[in-house]
Amino acid sequence: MSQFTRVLVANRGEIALRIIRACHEEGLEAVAVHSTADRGAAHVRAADAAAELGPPAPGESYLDIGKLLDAAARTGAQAVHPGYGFLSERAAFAEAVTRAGLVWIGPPASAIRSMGDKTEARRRMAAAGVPIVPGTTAAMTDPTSALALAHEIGFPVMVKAAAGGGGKGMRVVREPSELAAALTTAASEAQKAFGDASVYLEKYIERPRHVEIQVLADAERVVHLGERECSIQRRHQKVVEEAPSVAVDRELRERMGAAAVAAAQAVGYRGAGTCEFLLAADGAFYFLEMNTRIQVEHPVTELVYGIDLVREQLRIARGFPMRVPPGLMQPRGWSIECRITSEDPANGWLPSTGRISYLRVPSGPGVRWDSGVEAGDEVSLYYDSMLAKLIVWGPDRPSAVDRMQRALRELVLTGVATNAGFHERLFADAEFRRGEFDIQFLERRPDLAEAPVADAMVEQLAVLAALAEDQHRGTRPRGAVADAPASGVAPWALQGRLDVLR
Ligand code: MV4
Repeated sequence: MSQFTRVLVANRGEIALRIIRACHEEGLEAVAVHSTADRGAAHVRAADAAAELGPPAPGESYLDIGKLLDAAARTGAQAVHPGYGFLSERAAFAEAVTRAGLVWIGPPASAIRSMGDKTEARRRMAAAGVPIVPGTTAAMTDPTSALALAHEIGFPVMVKAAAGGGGKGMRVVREPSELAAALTTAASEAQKAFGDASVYLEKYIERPRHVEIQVLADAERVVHLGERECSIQRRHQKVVEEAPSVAVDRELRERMGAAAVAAAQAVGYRGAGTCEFLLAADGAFYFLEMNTRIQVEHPVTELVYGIDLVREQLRIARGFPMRVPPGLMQPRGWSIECRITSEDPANGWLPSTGRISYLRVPSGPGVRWDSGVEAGDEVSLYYDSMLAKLIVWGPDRPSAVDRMQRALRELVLTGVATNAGFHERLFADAEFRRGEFDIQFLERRPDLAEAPVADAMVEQLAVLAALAEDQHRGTRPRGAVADAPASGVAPWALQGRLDVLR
């Protein structure tokens, strides 16, 4: 049994706060780390102790292994939780933590390493009977043999980086004549991004869904907790996730779940992990990669399975059995998550910066808000643009979709541009509401990024402009908006908006 009472949370923002809360519920103390930019952040104030790492740049703070180990030593932490991003999938960090005599709250470094090399992962998965996309299981060497293999696989094919993941160093090849050029560009992109130019080939799957399976493994068992539907993404960044998926029935869930469990067993997995699959239109599914960390979208699984995944990570690291009932589990109801980011869809999704001037957090039945930011916080370009996750639960998908619309209407976040308006348009969209989408949905729907200026809003703005001008001239005293031209808006509401504008 690896006993510990104090956990270093090697992360920031919402996931750091999420882990600190789980520590407290497990009766553990939590130590926060922070850059100078995050001194007053919510995750720092929620912790029992805190250690400053260094300047805002992640390389000098959250990505500095030496500084993190030093912080653990200084604060008496005996275990390290990496969260997601940053160092969470660095086998070398897991090893350094263990070598320092601390407990690593995550899978063995060997499992991280096996899944990090995509061709090794494909070989191991194939050997374990996990379906992989047809293609090669070793890196390509010369263009001539690559062309022969591509003909065997059948066009279109995809060139992928062996050290890749997340879409870098990836090329679709529709014609034999395009293959040589694609190999060259993918290899040079891979060399730049990962320091490894190795590439391999896969059959290109057209218009699939992205469906992933949550797994949990303790010393005794490996179980799956069903799927998350993650097809609503933009440039490999997920925007909305849900559990379960409209495309997965009980029978498919059990087959995909069994494949994910076999994948985890094949690499000696422990803790929480996720197997990503492509689900083709014909119902065939293919293992893509395994994420060896807790993921951003883990809450939707928690809400339909009634299991706290972060608390289970802590229990497993302590050597306790996971609190998951034996036998088959079924998801209950429906959960959806919106990533609220400081990106401006109307401005090419550029990240926006500034101080959050006002924040009204949605709440009420079936609503969860996981965030690390508060009113008054500065949003910079140093860190990820995700400000919060708005998560809802409902008894079925239509109820969850309606509840998300209600929650989005409650949300007010000013001072930085956000993608909240985009989410409102998405949740009103007929195709989305019918569950008819694949990974290319958002590419086909650029209209959802543009805010239509409603006629009613134009009228209200005209009335407000006139009133502002009137008051500025001093011809009408403040509070006399009752005399305003009929606009369909209550006078007190108009005065309120006017006051906010001033
Ligand atoms: C694919 C694919 C189609 N066919 N592989 C993108 C990131 C990396 N994890 C794997 N990716 C893909 N691999 C074959 N053989 C399409 C994608 C893909 C994708 C996958 C999941 C979620 C979003 C995606 C967006 C574009 C492409």
